[in-house]
Amino acid sequence: MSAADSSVAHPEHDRSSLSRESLKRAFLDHLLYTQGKSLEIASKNDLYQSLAHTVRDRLVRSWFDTSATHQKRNARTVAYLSAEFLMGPYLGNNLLSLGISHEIRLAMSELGLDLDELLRQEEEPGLGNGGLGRLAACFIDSLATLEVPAIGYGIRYEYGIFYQTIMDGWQVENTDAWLRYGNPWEIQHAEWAVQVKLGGHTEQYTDDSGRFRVRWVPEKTVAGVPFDSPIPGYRVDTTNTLRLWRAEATEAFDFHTFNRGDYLGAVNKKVTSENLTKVLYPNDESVQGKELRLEQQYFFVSCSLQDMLRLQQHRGQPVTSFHKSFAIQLNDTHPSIGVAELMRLLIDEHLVPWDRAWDITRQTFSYTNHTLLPEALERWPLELFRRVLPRHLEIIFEINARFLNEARIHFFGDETRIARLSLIDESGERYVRMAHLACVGSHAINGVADLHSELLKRDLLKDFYAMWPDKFTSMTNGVTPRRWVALSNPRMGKLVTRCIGDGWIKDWSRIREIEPYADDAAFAAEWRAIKRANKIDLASLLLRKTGIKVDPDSMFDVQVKRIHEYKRQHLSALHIAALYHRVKSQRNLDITPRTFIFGGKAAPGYMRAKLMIKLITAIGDVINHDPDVRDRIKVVFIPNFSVTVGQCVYPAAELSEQISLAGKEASGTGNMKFAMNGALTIGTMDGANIEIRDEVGEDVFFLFGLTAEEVYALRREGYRPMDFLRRDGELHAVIELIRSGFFSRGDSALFAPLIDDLLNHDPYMLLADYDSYAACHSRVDQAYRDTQAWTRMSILNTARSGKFSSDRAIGEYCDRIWKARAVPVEKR
Ligand code: CR6
Repeated sequence: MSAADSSVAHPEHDRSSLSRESLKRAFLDHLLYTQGKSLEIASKNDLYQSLAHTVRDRLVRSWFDTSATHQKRNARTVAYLSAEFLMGPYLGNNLLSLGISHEIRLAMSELGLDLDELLRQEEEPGLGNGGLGRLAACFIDSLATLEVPAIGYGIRYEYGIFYQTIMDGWQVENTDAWLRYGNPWEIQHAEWAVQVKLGGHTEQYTDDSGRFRVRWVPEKTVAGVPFDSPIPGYRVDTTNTLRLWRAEATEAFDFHTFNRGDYLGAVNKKVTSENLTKVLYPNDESVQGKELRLEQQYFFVSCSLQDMLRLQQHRGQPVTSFHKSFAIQLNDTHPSIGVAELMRLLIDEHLVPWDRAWDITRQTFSYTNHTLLPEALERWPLELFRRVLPRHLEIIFEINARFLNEARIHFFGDETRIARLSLIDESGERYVRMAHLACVGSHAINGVADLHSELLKRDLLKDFYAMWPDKFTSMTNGVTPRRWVALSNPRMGKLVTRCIGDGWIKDWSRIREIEPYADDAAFAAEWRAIKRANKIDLASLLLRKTGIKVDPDSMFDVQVKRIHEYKRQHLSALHIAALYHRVKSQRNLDITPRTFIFGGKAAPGYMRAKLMIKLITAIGDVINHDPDVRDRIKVVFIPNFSVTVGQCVYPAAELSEQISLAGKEASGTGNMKFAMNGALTIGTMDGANIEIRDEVGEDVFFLFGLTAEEVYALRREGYRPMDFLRRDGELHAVIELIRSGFFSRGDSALFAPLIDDLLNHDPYMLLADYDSYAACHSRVDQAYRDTQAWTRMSILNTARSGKFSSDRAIGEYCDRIWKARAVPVEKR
């Protein structure tokens, strides 16, 4: 059974206007008039495009009514500013929202077409790196479903996150030309294009009324063109907008160069302008201070703010009430230049006095921090910043001067603290600190899980917390139950709906109502059968993508997420190698057969992470081919983990590996997707794992490892990884095995950088946590043998995952930060 069959799970309204005949007619019309093909000669892409257009047509009316209602009501609108939106494929989700998947399936089959095949045709827009971009996508889904007026603003990258293949066990990157065959979900609005300035210098002048002003004389101007996609709420009349900006050369600019007779020069500059939105930076949790990246950030933020000011005017509202119309959320510091840009627009272009402008700005913005890792904190070398945004640097200096005055009164005499708080890092080469700009310019600051928010207050942002404790709050992340359960796990959806009705799709807290079924033998048997069917689906995907055959009756133990040392995929690798070592040393050892499934991308320049992939595949290669193992252990690395692949993985997982070093993973969201789909977690006290464990109960969670407090204490005492390596222990043997080149055809140098680092520094404390991890896995092994008890835990786990819906998270943001509410759409 496939994703689109979720129709069976959620009985759909029989809307006469959407009758099969009219759907078929619309589809064939699009095939002919949009694609220029007949059924006989159409390619698969033609068929997909025609279907997508047919479905989009059915969203346009409510899309239109939504913006008309929001304008008429002058409703407070949430603007979610994010450099990444990892949307996943649209077609299935839009069918689900509209409630027409069943009708469409039948219509297609009457034309001799298979809906599942058409669904597979869609290239997902990979406009994000991982959790942060996917969170933005879940959030705009929830905003629409909760009928809150909202716009997602971002960048229309021509190339999204790279396509990963695995060659000889190594990651190889390929470009992601997702727009190659066209994007049927977007509508370009050239009429709303805006101009964005870059570079140059500033000049002072006196205006007509004798007032001192500043003019920015840019080096170049780029046009920003919006591309809109509809974001339908689930079975409501609200269809919000995702507005992504593409950079284009401005005519004025071309004209200038052109007039000098330099045609090729003009064309070349055009290409340069368009480079701005060419490609997504593929780094997750690290930044390199590249000029183009700052330009990208400024470009989309300026476009979005200008767009909001246009809407404000269109609504007949004065700029001075901007903060009443818009609540802007900064998704990490990537859009934080918005604070200075809104100030510039208000004071330079709309002639609002500084104090008033500052008031508006602060009431408009709020900031979400997504990481404590120092290498992920954005700061720009001052000179680079001045080169790209000379006017903004002046504004930032002014904001800083005023802010530090306030801080000096607050922290009288404490100049070291003042230096720490400053928007400018002056400890060596000078930098602009973007997180500080975001903190100063926002009225609310939040972390993404309770532990993370506490650590922000205690550590990273402690000086800001001391100054403005009331600004700080915690908003635990969430994920949308539409995509992550209803769409990707239709079998489970159908069973749940049969027992408790379909209210859970819009209100995931109601999943609690399946708790009593944990002790119902018939329900449990079905639950197991569903998991098995999902495992068979995943097994066939694995076979197709890797050629590796896995046993659907083995335990599916999964770790899918970006590859990073702090996430410790290599801890898992060590444990797998240890299991192998055990099986080899005791031939008839009785262990629970397991399939270890990994997936995730490494940043292309992150050599250690790439080596971690090689370590996993190398260990897998040996184990998968060793007849002694007799299928008791399999290791598979799924290439190109993406939203699409995730939709197949989460529903099939039985054990979810969430094993980051405590204090490092801000929240995690994959952990929530697994939990909702009935996979038990083996995890550390990190990020949202802690809250998952609180919710599901400690006997439904496999806990191991140091707590964040213990990590700090151990570091203070002086952590010596070697102290944790007993000479006679299993871990020692495993490390020696890897070091000897056993998994690398005798190449003992290959993994040396990883292993030496573990033995000498081990910044993520794998050795400290190893014993506890291995022991915990033995408990998992035992628990899995009792099928009934395991199933019971799996059901309870799902039943108690109600908190982790993005609807809950968005409800909290609306109440506590945005002061935004639902505005039902009036139909025309
Ligand atoms: N990498 C965090 O690391 C969190 C998401 C969304 C991350 C992760 O724990 O769940 O954000 N941080 O809040 C950043 O991207 C900076 C992530 O996805």
